[in-house]
Amino acid sequence: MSESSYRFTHAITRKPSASVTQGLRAVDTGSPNFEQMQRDHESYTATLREAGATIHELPALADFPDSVFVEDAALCLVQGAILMRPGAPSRQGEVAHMAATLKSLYSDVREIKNGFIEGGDILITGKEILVGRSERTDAEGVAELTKLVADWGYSVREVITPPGVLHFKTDCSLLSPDTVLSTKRLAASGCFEGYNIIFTADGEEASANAIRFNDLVIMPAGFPKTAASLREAGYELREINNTECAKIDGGMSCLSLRLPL
Ligand code: CIR
Repeated sequence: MSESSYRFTHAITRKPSASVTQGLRAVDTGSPNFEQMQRDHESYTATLREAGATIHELPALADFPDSVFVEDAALCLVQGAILMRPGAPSRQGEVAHMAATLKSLYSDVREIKNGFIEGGDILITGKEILVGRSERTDAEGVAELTKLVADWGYSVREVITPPGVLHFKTDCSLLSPDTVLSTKRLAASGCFEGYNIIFTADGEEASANAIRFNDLVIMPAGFPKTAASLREAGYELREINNTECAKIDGGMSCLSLRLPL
């Protein structure tokens, strides 16, 4: 079991652009309030710092409304990083803007060249890399990732993101090398056999997208029953307002790349 699945030293974030109000969304519940999102983003980066991260905060990219969700553009491991190939056409140009930063931090940066895959569909656990096929991630992208990480010693297991769920990690998070936080609808697929599961409370499915960063679990605010289960299980929580990112289907994991350097 590898602790590197939740032990990190650095994080990459990107400031939201005012164009974030045009971000992609499955259902329109109104546009995010930019000022509130900026405040939330500051709380988020401050909490990552509290958890021990050196933050590399990249400048806002007005041409890419969803670029605040840096997680989808890359995958960061101990041995190197992999540039993704997003399935959303409006997000494909974000990858080139991530490359230089990754090359300054890693000597081995690889690239997905075929198929589609977004970081939000990838969960690194203590024993494997789980990748959910979704509207954004296809079998070719998963096969390409499998080849690229094989010589670094990782095994990749393809699973299915439930229909209507944006990314695999929209519905789950890693809490410890062999424990996940998951919605019941995702776990029902059997993808977490062999793992301990803490379920999100009914009606609190949106709390599933959290992150474990060293000793802290960072989760969206407003989900008291799930928060209570996590505290009971011994996790130290920090809750961050996520009302604005939620309007464009974003959450705690999407907002950073976490590097186990
Ligand atoms: C999108 O649809 O691509 C963005 N509005 C939200 C991306 C969220 N990213 C993530 O879950 N990793």
